[in-house]
Amino acid sequence: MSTAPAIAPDAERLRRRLDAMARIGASAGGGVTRLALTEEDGRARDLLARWLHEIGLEVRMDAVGNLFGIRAGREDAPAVLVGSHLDTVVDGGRLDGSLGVLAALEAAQTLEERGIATRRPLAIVSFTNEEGVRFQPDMMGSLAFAGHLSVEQMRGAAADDGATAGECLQRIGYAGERAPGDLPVHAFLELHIEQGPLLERAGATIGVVEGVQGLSWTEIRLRGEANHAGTTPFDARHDAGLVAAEIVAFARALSRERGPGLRATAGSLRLAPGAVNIIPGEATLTVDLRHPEEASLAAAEEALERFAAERAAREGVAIAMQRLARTFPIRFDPTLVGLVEATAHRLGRTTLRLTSGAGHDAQILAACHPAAMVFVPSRGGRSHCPQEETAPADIAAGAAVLLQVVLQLAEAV
Ligand code: HGY
Ligand code: MN
Ligand code: MN
Repeated sequence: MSTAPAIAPDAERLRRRLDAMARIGASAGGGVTRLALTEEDGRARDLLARWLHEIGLEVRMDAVGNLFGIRAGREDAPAVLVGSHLDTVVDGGRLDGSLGVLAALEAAQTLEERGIATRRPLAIVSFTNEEGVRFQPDMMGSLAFAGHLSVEQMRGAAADDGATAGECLQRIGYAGERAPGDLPVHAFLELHIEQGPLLERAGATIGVVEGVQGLSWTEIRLRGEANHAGTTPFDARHDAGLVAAEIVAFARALSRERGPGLRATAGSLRLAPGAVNIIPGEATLTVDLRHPEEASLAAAEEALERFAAERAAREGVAIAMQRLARTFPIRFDPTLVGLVEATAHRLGRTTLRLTSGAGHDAQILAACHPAAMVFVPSRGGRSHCPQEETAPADIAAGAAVLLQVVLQLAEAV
C-alpha cells in the first residue's frame, strides 16, 4: 500500500520562497536580521502580500499589523488559521517563523491549483513581532489577536531607540484598520522548526508538540558609581558591572541547582560607560527563565529577584527590575495533537511527542482556540543563529503534514 498523499505541497516552490525571504535582512555570515517593524520587516511583508495576492487570496491587515490572506470556504464558517511570523532575532536563522508562514501559503496555493474548495475558509497569517527583540512583550501580534493586549498597549511599546511600535507600523505601511481578532477561528496550526536537538537525537522527522513551557523575561537595571579603576579602593566601590556579572553566574547556578526543567539565560548585558579604566557606573541586563511547570517558574523568578536585590544591596548599587514578558506553560488541544500525530503516521513519518522549549504564537492562540504545532528537526539543534538549518526532505515532510491536517480541519464539521 502506498503511503503517498493524494495531494502534496510543491517542496521546490516552498524552498525558492524560503530563499527569497531569507535574502531580506541577510547578514554577511549567512544569518538574517529582520527585527519587527523595521524596514526589512516591511519588505518581508510586502513580499508575502504580493504572493498572497498572486494566488488570489483576500489580503487583510489588522491594527497591530498582523497580515492575513483569506481563502474563502464553501461555507461562511470559522476559519482554519495557519501561520507563524516573519520577524527574526538579531543575526538569526532563515527558518524560524518564515517556514510556518510560507508553508501555510504553500498549502493554500496547492489547494487553489488543485481546485479543491474546502468547507471552512483557510486563513494564512503572519503575526507581528513574535520574537520580542525590539519591542516587548514577544508574541505581540498574537497576544493582541487573542485579546490579551490592546491596540493602544501594542502601539505604545517603545524600542530602545525611542521609536514606538505604532510609529514604526505607520512608517512601514502596516497599520491596518481592523480590530485584532476580527476573524472567527475554528483552529490554529503552526509549522515550525524544533530549534532544539530532540527530534534529531530520536531520529524522528515530525515533532508532535504537546505544549509549550512558560517564559519569564526580566530586565535588571543597576546604578552604582563610575570611578577610577586605578585609584578607588574596593571598600569604596559601587560596581554595577560586578553585580551584573554575579547575576549572570547565578542564572547558570540556579539552572544547575533546580534540575533540568529550568533554563535560565542572561542574554544581554550592557555596561556604562564601558571603558577599560572606569568602574561600571551602570549595568543593564536581561534574564530569560523558562520552565514547563508554572510553580517552578514562579519559584525561579522569586529566587532571581531575591539574589539580585541582595547582591545589589551588598555593593551599594540601586536596582530596578521590570518584567518584560511572561507566559504560562500551556498544553495544546489533545484532539488536534492526536490529529497531527495520526496524519504524520498516515504519511509514513516517524514522530516524537515533545514540549516546545521556545515560545510561539500558537501558545497564545491556544488560550482561546484549539491549536497545535508541527515541528521538523533542526540540524545540530541550532537556532537563533545563522547556523539554523533543516534538511530539505524534513521541510517537505513538515509541509505535507501541515497541508493534510489543514485539509481535514477545513472539512471538519
Ligand atoms: O522563544 C522565544 O524566545 C521567542 O519569543 N519565540
Ligand atoms: Mn519562531
Ligand atoms: Mn525565534
